[in-house]
Amino acid sequence: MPTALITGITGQDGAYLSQLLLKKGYRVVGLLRRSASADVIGERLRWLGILDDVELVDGNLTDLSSLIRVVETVNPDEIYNLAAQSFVAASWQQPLLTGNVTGIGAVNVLEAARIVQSNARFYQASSSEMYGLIQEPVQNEKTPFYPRSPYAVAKLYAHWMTVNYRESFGMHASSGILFNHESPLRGIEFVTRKVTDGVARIKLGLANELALGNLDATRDWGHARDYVRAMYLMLQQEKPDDYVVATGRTTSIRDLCRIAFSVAGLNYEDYVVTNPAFLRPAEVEVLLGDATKAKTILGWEPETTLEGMIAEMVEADLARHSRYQNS
Ligand code: NAP
Ligand code: G4F
Repeated sequence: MPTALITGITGQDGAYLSQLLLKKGYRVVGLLRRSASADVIGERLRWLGILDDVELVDGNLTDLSSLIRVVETVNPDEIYNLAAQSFVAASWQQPLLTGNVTGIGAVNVLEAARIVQSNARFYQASSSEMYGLIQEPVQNEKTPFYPRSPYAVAKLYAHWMTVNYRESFGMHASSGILFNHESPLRGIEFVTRKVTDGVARIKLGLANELALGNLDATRDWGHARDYVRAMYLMLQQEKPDDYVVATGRTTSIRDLCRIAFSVAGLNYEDYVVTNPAFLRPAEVEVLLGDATKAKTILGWEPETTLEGMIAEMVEADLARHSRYQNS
């Protein structure tokens, strides 16, 4: 039975990746950072019905000693580094923490692996956010990066360190440059979930409007369930490498609202307002990925359409709020 160590197991991707690896017969161990809210910390794993099937071990990305101890005890065949301060907007408020966790934290994991178990296969959660002020209309593995947020700068450092550990130490270290991916388990602060949650509240009479920032930015949105499959496939390759994972379709926040409100039979123009508080100091206006390499080498294809995913998210938020109302 292969063993996978997942940092960020309590997040959206950690939950779906755990589900996938458990189905494939893995022993799944997740790094858990200490929190006073221990009762709610495994919510996403519980939602998928797998909380009791994974092992959780204490540690923090900012504490190299904890990571060394964890790698020693767990003895993983594969390490997926998904932990991060992942909310772009917060990275201007906490640039140093973002650098420490999202950037240096990734190198701490690489170091722990190199020191204790350098033959473990390593996955780094890189991001399309690194393209920032896009240098080409469609972004692939060869497109130059131009990060536009402290988060993106931290991710770029982690990305190049992953490449460097591969080239310097011969480690099986791969980097997935994943475009935005969402699901009912997406954090409520990200725009897709904020919108689907807003639709559910409005539909159930719990809110009258939804305040957003820039409605004209566009993103290449896929489903997290599809994207964790690409992570797994990267670590099954003989050679480590970097891959873009994307759908090849970009949609504005405005059109996302149109789709989400229509699932509930509502017109977004009647409810969506804009508030400058949600604008960013520097915006990533457009992202559109070309996943040809992942399709060709990994045999990966996205299976869920944007419309299907948004409908799933709206239905899940309607069910959540209806449950609270009835309890
Ligand atoms: P997420 O839901 O925000 O999950 C982040 C995870 O990191 C959580 O489990 C969190 O733990 C953990 N974490 C944060 N700080 C930590 C620390 N100091 N030590 C240990 N764990 C820590 O993120 P996601 O959407 O699943 O994304 C997974 C990864 O992919 C992230 O690295 C993200 O930056 C990257 N990425 C995401 C997307 C996307 O569209 N989702 C696209 C490209 C790249 P708590 O539960 O304790 O907070
Ligand atoms: O949903 P978002 O916060 O995601 P963002 O910034 O694209 O970052 C996500 O995807 C990255 C991959 O490219 C990941 F690396 C990162 O960890 C994260 O998962 O914002 C998407 C867009 C932005 O242009 C933002 O300005 O939506 C726009 N937006 C408009 N109104 C809003 C809002 N975003 C948020 N969060 N909240 C709003 O009210």
